Amino acid sequence: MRTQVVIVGGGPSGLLLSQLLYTRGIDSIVLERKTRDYVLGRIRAGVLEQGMMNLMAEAGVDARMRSEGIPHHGTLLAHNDTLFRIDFTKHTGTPVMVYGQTEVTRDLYDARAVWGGLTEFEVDGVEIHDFDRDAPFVTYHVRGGARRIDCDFVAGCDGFHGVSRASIPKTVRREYEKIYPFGWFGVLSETPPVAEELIYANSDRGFALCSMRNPQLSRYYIQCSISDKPEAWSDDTFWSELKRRIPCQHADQLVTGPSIEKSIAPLRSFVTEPMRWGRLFLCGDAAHIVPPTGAKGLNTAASDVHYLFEGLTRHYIDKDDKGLARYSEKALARVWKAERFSWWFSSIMHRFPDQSDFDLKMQRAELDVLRTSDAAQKALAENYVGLPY
Ligand code: RFL
Ligand code: PHB
Repeated sequence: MRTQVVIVGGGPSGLLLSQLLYTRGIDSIVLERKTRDYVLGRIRAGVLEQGMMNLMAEAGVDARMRSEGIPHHGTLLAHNDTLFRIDFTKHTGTPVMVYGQTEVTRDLYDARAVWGGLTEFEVDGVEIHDFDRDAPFVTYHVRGGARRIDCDFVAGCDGFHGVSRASIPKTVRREYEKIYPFGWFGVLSETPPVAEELIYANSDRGFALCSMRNPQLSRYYIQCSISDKPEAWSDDTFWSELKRRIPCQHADQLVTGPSIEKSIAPLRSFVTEPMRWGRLFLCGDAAHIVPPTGAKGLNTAASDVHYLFEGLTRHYIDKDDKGLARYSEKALARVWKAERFSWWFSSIMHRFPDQSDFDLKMQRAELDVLRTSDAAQKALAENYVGLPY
């Protein structure tokens, strides 16, 4: 088989890239390790930046997002019972969109089915060959048979545990990492959200986040120990802990119900450099991870896709390789700013095991500056709605 771009990974980065390439007549094949249902069953991101919304529109997959997504013009921040609001639209002119990653992925798979885009599901043993030369190819196994696809480029969109990043020689790869000493325990429940906007809460008992997917579906998180197991938390224990971490006016109004999904996510900041080696380009979680505070993961994957799409379009349509040559540099410049924001927002919102009284006072002062300073609120808003591409 032959195609122009092999895309390893059928998560949001890989699907969005493939869809955008299709709009310009550039061929691609997506290789996905899991089944479509498995990919669609993963509950992850919930907040889209304007840049991601624009890409969905450019890819022609924004209709449902426009009708079912919920624009959010601000967010609430709480420090114990002190609550204040950051107004995104006032400070930046731009809201964010609450629309789940599951829905984004479903829209992309549905659009793909219409034009007959090839996705190989349940592939195994993907290997990327000769990407430091002119004629790369990818081999894998599917349905018991060995396959080979020859191509011009490979997009490594296979997430943090994929094979693409590891294919870049260790001698040229530099990795930067910070692991946080806690996780987020997330619960999805068919209950109305506790507030119209998200609440990020720093409480003496640890962080909590009240988010949502739609008016009947809520997503809540609480900071937990990395060694916790979701099964060990009963629904009742979760709800009572959440109530103790959010301002009392919201705790009193919280509608509880059975959880329909429970999971624990570790928190990590991670970047690999460079994001390109020869004809292999890394996108999204394959190249970087942020802690979820600030909702930057999927959105940073989207900006990578934008830069790669731009580079590939210039290569195939304008016969100009400057975009591809600068891919890593351009993507990383934006990635590091999202890393900074997610790290900073995480550091002011969580309880850390070794936090001294001085550190606690600093957190309190940070939150007080945010509560009282228009300039500080503008800086948070600019980063939250997404820095320009
Ligand atoms: P994904 O989604 O991990 O998809 C990679 C795909 O590659 C497949 N794969 C392979 N396929 C073939 N061969 C191999 N060897 C393969 N190895 C892996 C995998 O099966 C998978 O289908 O990466 P991608 O596409 O780069 O997308 C990244 C996002 O999923 C991620 O950044 C976000 O979910 C992060 N994130 C959030 N981001 C936001 O922008 N806003 C949010 O509100 C937000 N909330 C979150 C989040 C992540 C969370 N968790 C669970 C880590 C909340 C949580 C709790
Ligand atoms: C979510 O709704 O899953 C979500 C929202 C905001 C975040 C992280 C996760 O910062």
